[in-house]
Amino acid sequence: MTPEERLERIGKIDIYPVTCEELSEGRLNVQVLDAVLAGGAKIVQLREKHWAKRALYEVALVFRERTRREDALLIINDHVDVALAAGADGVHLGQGDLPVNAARRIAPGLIIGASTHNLEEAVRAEQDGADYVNIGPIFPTATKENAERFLGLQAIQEIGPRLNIPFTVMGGINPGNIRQVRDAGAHRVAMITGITRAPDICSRVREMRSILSERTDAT
Ligand code: 3NM
Repeated sequence: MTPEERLERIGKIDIYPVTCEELSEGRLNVQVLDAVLAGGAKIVQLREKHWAKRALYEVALVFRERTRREDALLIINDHVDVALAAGADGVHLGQGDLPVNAARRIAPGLIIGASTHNLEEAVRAEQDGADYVNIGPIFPTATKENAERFLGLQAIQEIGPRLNIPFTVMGGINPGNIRQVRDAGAHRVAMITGITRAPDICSRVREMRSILSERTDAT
């Protein structure tokens, strides 16, 4: 993908489901995937921090086939090599992973997203060539290790306008607070348990996509 195509594809997403099989109430990642695609998600991130790379790669191939069929983006968490090998659209990098500019040298055509936790990190990721940044955690979350501190909704208003690339937000977002997130100016919302723990994942995705589409100040 060219930089313009990457920006266009990322610009159009709304709900951004991220997997975690052990927090999926006994369902497999591919079952979660099918449900989020049926709900209309246009992007999904395969994130399994503790899986062997081989297992991740094999599931990534299944994700690739199904996301391609539905014209949804596939992003792999942390591993540039797995993203490239599986033909994914992109990779999402944490602060402890390869720097964005190093990943870009290896993978010039991938969408590269970066997790950021303050304005400085977000601006640096953009300068380093990220296609999008995630800002978080917005609310308290038990999903991520060492995420005791949370930024609050004001981070969306502080950091969002300083960026020239799309941003996603994450951390503790669920149907009860997603309106507040939208009203603070975030239109691309990443979630693990707000989706993976839903009794009916497909309906949950539809519900939250519909809430985001009610936004009044589309950007
Ligand atoms: N990264 P849930 S917050 C994996 O802010 C992760 O960078 C975050 O899980 C960040 O939607 C987070 O269940 C956990 O709160 C998100």
